[in-house]
Amino acid sequence: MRVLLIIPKFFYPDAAPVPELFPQGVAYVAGALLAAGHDVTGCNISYTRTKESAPELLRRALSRKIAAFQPQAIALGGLTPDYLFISDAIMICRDLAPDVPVILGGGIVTADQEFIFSNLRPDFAIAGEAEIPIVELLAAIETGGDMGTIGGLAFWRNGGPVLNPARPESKILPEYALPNYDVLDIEEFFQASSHYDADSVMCFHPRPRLFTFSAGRSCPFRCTFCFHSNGSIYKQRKISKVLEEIAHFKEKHDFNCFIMYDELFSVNEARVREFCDGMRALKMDLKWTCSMRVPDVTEDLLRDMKDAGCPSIALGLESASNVILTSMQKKITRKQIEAAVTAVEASGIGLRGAFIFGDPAETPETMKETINFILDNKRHIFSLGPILPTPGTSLFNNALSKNIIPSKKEYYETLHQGVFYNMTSIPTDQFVTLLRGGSDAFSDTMSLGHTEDLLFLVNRPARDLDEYPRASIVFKIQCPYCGEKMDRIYNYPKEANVDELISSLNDKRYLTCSSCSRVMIAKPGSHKSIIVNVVFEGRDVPTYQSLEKGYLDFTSAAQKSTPIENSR
Ligand code: B12
Ligand code: SF4
Repeated sequence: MRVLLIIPKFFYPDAAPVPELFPQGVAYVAGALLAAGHDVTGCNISYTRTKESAPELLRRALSRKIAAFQPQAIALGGLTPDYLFISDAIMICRDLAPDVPVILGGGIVTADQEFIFSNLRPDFAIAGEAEIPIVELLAAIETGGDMGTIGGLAFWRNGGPVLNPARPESKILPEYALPNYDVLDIEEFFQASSHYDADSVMCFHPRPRLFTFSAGRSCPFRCTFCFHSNGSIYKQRKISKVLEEIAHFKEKHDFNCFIMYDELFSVNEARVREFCDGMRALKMDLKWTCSMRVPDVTEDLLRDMKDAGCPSIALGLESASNVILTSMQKKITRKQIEAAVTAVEASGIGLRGAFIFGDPAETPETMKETINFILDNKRHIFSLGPILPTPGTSLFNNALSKNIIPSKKEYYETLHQGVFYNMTSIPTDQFVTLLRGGSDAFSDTMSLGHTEDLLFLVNRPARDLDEYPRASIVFKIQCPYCGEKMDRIYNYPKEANVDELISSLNDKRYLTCSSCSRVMIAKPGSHKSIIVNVVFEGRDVPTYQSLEKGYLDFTSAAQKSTPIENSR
């Protein structure tokens, strides 16, 4: 069958391109469909720059694809916040191709299948891992087979929804067909990405081509705010298979860095060591990163990982208060967090730590405790944000039962607006002030403490950007800690205009030293200079072209503060 796969656009209905991390799940679905002999094409508007609204862009892209490809099935999937995108996409598909069956999948279905199926009304909705059921479903559609035997499928019978029981899960992750990225415009992702993420995540590559892999799915823990879109059983792959896949895609897509997408990569130390040995044996000069759990972090393991190409890790730290960690069922303590941070520093690896505020047990005191911890450890990249209760979590169910989320439908329909649900007994104003204050204090102290004040100097471009397929901004940096000199390049798509390029520099930027992994925050409006060159890559000239002299300083540039936009 001809199957059209639609990838949701992050932050829809905002039309701005979002070259975020590439969604891997839909690439697995594409791989499974191709392996089963189907003809597959993708529709991905995430990187398109346009003056249209996002719904207009989506309609135009879908009508072009549907007219050209004449799909016999349309499949789309995403996460809970993709509700609005999925709702619009289904409506447009119904309009343009009323007889083509629509299949929905991904975390949004797994977390809340009955509600999503009944409200968005696709023809079919698959909960959990979709590689096997989607192939079974297409076979049943083609042959008129029995839908009732397909595990995890929702379908309509006599006008009512039928939800089949979930497919049994095993502890070994099956070796599904390799994900396929060709049909999903991965090259456009490489080209479009400004790699802001790559810089804060991966920290090192002058021109990153960022790829993703998974060595396991789900997680053995049950933190109250977290959901497992791939089922409840923690499933691992053989490391040898993961390494084979890395070598295969290196050859095919020539990426130079990658993220292990596993919820938790570090549950089993021996496995991580095996992976490190394998990465060294591959000799591919690849940088990579992963998420670890605090108790798994030791200095020796981190040194091994760094040696195998991992310059930086992510840790879900969540809170520095034991009361909150217990309430979240995080099964870690502040003491363990402190030990992990010490191990990180001793090993010289980079750290991105996430803190989330707003657990029901949160008080002004616990918030301050966490903020003070962050300020005391401001040598790392930390993110501070409010908790979003998502379906499938105990936090969401509690918020629903306490009427903090008064209407599920409204919850879904307004998610893209960044609504804040206050699950604490702290007044919302006070909560917002404390969190914003902590976030600002963190950035400000970081900047002053670690960069000794920086000034962006931008070499103004000599010619019109339209003449070039691609433009870049280059930060020429000398690390204030170890003295290493490095270029940091941000790529911009062809259509970006000069003002856009320059105004994008007004954001504070995390720059992480490629040698010592320590963090500098480059903030406009201070004194010491970083040279920033805007350069162009010519159509026929693979190297950078020269620049016109003339500097623009950002001494008076406005700074952004941390938004918590809408609150309830
Ligand atoms: C990488 C990642 C991201 C990336 C890319 C997201 C993406 N679309 O893949 C970014 C950084 C953008 C991201 C953002 C967010 N993420 Co995220 N993210 C992940 C992460 C770490 C890996 C995803 C992944 O590739 N998994 C591996 C693949 C193979 O699994 P999969 O995507 O689930 O795909 C399978 C099935 O779901 C299904 N499927 C998927 N797509 C499709 C499509 C079709 C047509 C079909 C039929 C089936 C299907 O089949 C796939 C193969 O079996 C997961 C954790 C994890 N390890 O899963 C969290 C996770 C998916 N994220 C989560 C959340 C909450 C978020 C945010 C809301 C966080 C926030 N508060 O901002 C945002 C939402 C972004 C948005 N869409 O607006 C939750 C999802 C909860 C939910 N109810 O949906 C997860 C599970 C983390 C967690 N444990 O809480 N995320
Ligand atoms: S937060 Fe981390 S440890 Fe907790 S359930 Fe989610 S993935 Fe597992």
